[in-house]
Amino acid sequence: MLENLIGEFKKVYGSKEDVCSFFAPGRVNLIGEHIDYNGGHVFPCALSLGTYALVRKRKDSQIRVFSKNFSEIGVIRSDLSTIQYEESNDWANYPLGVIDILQKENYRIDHGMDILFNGNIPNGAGLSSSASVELVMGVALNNLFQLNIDQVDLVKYCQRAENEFIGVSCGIMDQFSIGLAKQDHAILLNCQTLDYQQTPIQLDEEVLIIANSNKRRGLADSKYNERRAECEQALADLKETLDIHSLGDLSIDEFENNKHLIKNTTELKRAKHAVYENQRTIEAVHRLNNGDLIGFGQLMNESHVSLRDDYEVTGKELDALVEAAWEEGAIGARMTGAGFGGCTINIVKKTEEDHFIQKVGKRYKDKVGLTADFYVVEIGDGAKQLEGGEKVWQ
Ligand code: NG1
Ligand code: MG
Repeated sequence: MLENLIGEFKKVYGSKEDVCSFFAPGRVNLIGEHIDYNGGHVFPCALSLGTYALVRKRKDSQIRVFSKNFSEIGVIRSDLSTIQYEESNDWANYPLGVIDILQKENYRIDHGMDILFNGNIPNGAGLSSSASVELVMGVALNNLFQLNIDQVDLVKYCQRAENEFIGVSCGIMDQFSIGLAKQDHAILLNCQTLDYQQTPIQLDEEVLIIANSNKRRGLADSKYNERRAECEQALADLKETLDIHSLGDLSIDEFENNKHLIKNTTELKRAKHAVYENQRTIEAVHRLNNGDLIGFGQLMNESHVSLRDDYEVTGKELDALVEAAWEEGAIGARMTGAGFGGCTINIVKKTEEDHFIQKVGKRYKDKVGLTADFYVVEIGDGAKQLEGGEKVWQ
């Protein structure tokens, strides 16, 4: 892919001298859903799918960005001194947002840049193509301008770019998992303290399959904010009596003994999901560390049920896709991401891979009339500069 990209860079910007290459993966969350913003634990891993960026410093302060994925939009122009969010900049607001935040933090970015992006993460499917673009830009800036930003701080700046520049109030999970990922590992992340643990995932006889429901996540934004507000209200009710910071602070016993404090029954269900999902995630990783993949899969299934019945973020498409996976013998299957559409994540026996994809696809099509896409994915590495730069790929 990079070989082609260098050629593409030359086509767009006239020459390929001094260009450097960077990569950031997409991510999928294995378990721990709708809990990052509730101060609990998530367990995401990076994919080998991701975003490549080729970047070259310019002599002036202009910034030019081009994405092969959105080539019809052409080159988008900005300048270090005048970056601002503009509707017409479309996808380019993501990398521009990262440059803007770092400048506001007084990092010295003293040259403009020619930038070319290309990614192979399916868009809008909940695999974090946006955080991937942010992190690949962040790592490129950190390296090219020798900013010496610690990777965890870089992750936080990228999250701020999404929060403040783009205006999406996402939690820290996406940027963190992309920034800190390690090949063949998932990260157990405490979203409150940012303590994390790299956990090896050994799938010798199994594969990870992502299924895209191809149901657009139309309601995701408004319902996402609604769920956040419901959890905040439940927390406020509990805080009148308990000394806690977030729902993630509660054990299951503490929750069960105090749940009567939550006045509204809907908010009670949302809080129940958050507390149980947090504990489920910790237990799931414990099982994995003990080599109990079947037990891990069972908790993935329970996670889906909780997201369906208590958090109510699944919808008939994701439910049908997950139920089909259960019926076809998945070791574990659940929706992943915000919900209301997007993808499911499945652990399946390697020998069953083709059969699974065919059978689940058919069941799904028969039930909801949509065609699902399947990706057998590898657990990839975190955001990084690609060694050797142009010399390797020219
Ligand atoms: P997705 O739908 O994968 O982008 C969203 C949030 C996460 C997390 C999950 C639910 C954004 C950008 N990301 O993920 O932070 O809260 O939902 O677990 O909104
Ligand atoms: Mg996103």
